[in-house]
Amino acid sequence: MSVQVYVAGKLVPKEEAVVSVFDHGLLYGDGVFEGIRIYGGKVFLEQEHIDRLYESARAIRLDVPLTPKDMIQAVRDTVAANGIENGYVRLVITRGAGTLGIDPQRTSNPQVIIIADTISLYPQELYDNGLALVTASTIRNHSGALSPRIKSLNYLNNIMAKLEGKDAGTMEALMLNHNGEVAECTGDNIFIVKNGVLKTPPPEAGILEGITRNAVMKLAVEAGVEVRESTMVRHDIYTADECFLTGTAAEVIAVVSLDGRVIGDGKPGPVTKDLLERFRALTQG
Ligand code: PXG
Repeated sequence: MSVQVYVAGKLVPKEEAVVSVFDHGLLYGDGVFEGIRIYGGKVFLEQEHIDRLYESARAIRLDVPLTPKDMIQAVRDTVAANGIENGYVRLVITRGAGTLGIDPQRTSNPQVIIIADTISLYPQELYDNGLALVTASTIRNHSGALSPRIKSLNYLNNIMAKLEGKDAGTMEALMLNHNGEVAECTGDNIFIVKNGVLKTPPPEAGILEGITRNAVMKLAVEAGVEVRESTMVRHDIYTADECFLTGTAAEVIAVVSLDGRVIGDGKPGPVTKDLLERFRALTQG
């Protein structure tokens, strides 16, 4: 059976899943999206992702043409129609087709697109041995210009940084904010462990508030680990005992070097390993 994609209110074979070339999502990156994992046929942290999607839409003054309840149903229908047991759902909401001008009031019918697919993960070797990072020279979008808290269709900021990582031979890149503080990576949030305390930059550092980030912070508290959102600079990472990333695709993955400098003992640390185990248990729950 061919892949079924939800578009214009119904499921159609992927070859027929199309939107207009006048859609402002394409012309201007005018829209928002979500990426959600499916584990054991269930939509993982469904409500959290739907809430963030509607918040992103609200932030860009985009009226979503479905209620959250109908959106959830459409997501579940798309997952079921594709028989996905373990995979990934991408929700995209665009401003819809309009004229060749940025005025969003000259668009009509915002589009909801839902694609269920598999997801490419980091290779197992990187979970076993940890990831190397470099700092990108591309800084994270200034939150006064376009808030990084919006999961918008304009990912150029992250893409430029990702390319710098690839140039340096790493699969992720660290992004600083306009103050030179640590923000996040191109598609993952960052944590360090120092003297038993788990630390991660606060939303004000200019980050996307990752849903995996929030889940991992909760798991750490349950595990009796002290958790602090605190402003950090690269010095804190260079001198950390452990470092790891969180994200929908990555789950929890250790970072063992930054800019060629070894973090801790250069291996995935005990807190990181424990949190990955707890996170995996949560996904199987
Ligand atoms: N920061 C940024 C900039 C992201 O885009 C995260 C952090 C982690 O957030 P979550 O909620 O996933 O824990 C993201 C998430 C993709 C893809 O296709 C990217 C993300 C999520 C899913 C898929 O590259 N980014």
